[in-house]
Amino acid sequence: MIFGLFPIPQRRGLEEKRLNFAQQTQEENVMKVVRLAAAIGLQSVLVASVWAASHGDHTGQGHGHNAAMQKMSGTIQNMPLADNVAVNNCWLRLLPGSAPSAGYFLLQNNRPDNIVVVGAAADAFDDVMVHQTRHENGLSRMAMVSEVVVGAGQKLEFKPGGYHLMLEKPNRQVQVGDMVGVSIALKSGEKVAAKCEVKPAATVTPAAHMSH
Ligand SMILES: [Cu+2]
Repeated sequence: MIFGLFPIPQRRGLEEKRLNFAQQTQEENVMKVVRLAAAIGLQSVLVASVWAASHGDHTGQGHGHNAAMQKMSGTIQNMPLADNVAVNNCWLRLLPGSAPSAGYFLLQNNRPDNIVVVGAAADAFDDVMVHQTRHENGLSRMAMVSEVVVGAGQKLEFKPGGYHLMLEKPNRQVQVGDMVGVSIALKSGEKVAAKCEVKPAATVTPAAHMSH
């Protein structure tokens, strides 16, 4: 009897310890994710401005993206829709191969207050950033921007040569003619949703810039 009983409680104790350890580890991981989500969702993309390395065009590889951007797209999906803010005329310029695509639209703020764009997500791309093209000394440079303010009652066009979205890591085959759902995240914790038509790389725009 004695020989039979001893090993059992010992073994149980061991299993409980293992279980506790597993639970703790899981809780710690959950906390890490929550903290990350808070950092991304509430402080928006302030961190991202640090990466604002300029890159002449979008054909280069590697823009310093990381898992945080993918977490952000999940955060945006859970945001409530913003009233009195609209995204119209949205379209994506599809570039061949692994080159990032670009997104353009007209953002209309019908509110009596400023709105601030802090990020974006798309249903067909895992990685979406807000970019701005600047022309300096005859060169066109692009940088990630952490905040874009649109004044009360104002509209702002995201267009070639100016603000635009950069979309990378397609999670499905994206073809010309497709409609891609895009969400624009506001600092208020709300989002604006739009359907964007996928157009060919050579699409001519009023600004007539081949690069964006
Ligand atoms: Cu860009």
